[in-house]
Amino acid sequence: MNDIVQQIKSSEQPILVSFPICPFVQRSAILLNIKQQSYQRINIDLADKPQWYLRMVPTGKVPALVINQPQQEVIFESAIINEYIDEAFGKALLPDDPLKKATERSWINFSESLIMLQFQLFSANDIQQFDLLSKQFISELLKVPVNSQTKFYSGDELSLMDAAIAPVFTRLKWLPSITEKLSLLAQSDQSTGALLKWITNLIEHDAVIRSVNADFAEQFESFFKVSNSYAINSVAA
Ligand SMILES: N[C@@H](CCC(=O)N[C@@H](CS)C(=O)NCC(=O)O)C(=O)O
Repeated sequence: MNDIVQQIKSSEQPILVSFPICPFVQRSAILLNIKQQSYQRINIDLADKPQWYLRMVPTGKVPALVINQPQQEVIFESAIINEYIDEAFGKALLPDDPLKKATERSWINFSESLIMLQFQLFSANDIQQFDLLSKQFISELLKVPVNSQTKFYSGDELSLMDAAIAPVFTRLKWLPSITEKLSLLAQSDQSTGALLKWITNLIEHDAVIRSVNADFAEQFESFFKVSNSYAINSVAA
């Protein structure tokens, strides 16, 4: 334990305190990748949180970003961490225009509820619960504004909103019934078609692919299998 505290203290690079399958951690990993900022990732066990982490981060949630220079500062909450990364490293991605900036922040905030709803969906144990949550998830997802003229949220480069929502899109791989429903809807609705393109563009982006470890799929499936996830049992069957 002291070794980790020491490792964190002596790091010249930002440290992203993580849990391997956490979507909120993934948001920050994506942005660090976009910014080509090197960083260290330290995983903690969320089922048995280390005391040093509980002393460091009042919520006890991951991610946290530790910056040692000039003196140690700890930032928590993925959306706030990402605004810091955006301002501190490379060219800022959030728009300068106050209204556009606030609009993007609103949707970033909204995307947290999508992450939570998707987590509930993976935690559902039976088809009834799963179907009910699927409907809710699709209806919430369809509220997100999609720009059919651009590859990503606001242009052909990734934005903070892209980093915020990408973890939801990458996990759709384990929810084929949702993608099927969206594809069906897309036959008569252009904006759903644009949403599907956005999903593909984002999950194929290098910064998103590199935001999780090579064994992510294995870790993700075993995490939810333990809780007898209907979704994971169905795709793995
Ligand atoms: N609003 C937070 C949510 C972070 C969050 O819920 N992280 C989960 C893991 S994915 C966590 O740390 N759970 C442990 C706990 O709630 O105690 C953020 O955006 O950073």
